[in-house]
Amino acid sequence: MTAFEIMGVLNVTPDSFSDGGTFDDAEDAVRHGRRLVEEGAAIVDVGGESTRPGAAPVPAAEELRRVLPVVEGLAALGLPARISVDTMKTGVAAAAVDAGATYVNDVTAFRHEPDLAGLVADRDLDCCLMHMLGEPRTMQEDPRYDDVVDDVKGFLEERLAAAVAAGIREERVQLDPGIGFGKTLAHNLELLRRLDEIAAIGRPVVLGTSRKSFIGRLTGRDVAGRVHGTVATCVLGYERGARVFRVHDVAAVHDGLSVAAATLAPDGP
Ligand code: HH2
Repeated sequence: MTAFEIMGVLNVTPDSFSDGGTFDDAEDAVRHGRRLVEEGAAIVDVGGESTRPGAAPVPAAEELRRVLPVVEGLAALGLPARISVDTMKTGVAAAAVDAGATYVNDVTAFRHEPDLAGLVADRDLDCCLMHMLGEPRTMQEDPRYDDVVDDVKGFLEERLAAAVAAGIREERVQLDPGIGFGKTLAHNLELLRRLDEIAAIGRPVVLGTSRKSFIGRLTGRDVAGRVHGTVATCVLGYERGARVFRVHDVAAVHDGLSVAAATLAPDGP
């Protein structure tokens, strides 16, 4: 892996918190995916179900209808990037993989459908296992931890072990602290500040801060104005060991991380 990888967000949902409804049309979505890659994304993460706080679950057939044409369209372009499917459903992931996806991003870390781990193992796919307290519908209702970093780390170690026990090769697994998923502003900031403790697990850490509400709380900006705050979190996260950055604003984050990586490289750029 290079110093860092950017996972560009491509939501094909009517209700995602920052870009919902923007890419209802598959052709528009594919065009945007191509642009994300041109701006520096190494992975394009296609999602058909919003996981914003309070979001309602989406039936598999509807999620497939949204995601599949976009994965097919991206695969047909032969872009120099991996295609990821952001889903918790085995059926959706299997169809996306048949269409060309090679990465499964499951915000439930195979807890929603344990069979999804079997698919990832059988097809030798890359995957991201994320921490979430509770479920999207209720996760922001007074989340509590003994020590947020220790608790998230313990969870990720347990899910990594479960993935390996299901037959997934450890080098296929990336881990994500789940910024904003059952976390207060203070929880998110403490996770960022102590991200090196999550990186110490020894697998690449994925960081998903992009445009999230804690940045809005700190800056007073609406979703469209949170790019600068997002870049700051990515640079800090990189310095503390994160290696994959799931963002909407690929060009801006790519610039910020290029400067950070050159500065921190022991032998210069
Ligand atoms: N955040 C969101 C969705 N998927 N996956 C990982 N691994 N990490 C994250 O932090 C993460 C994620 C939520 O952001 P977004 O996709 O922009 O919104 P929505 O869930 O409303 O579609």
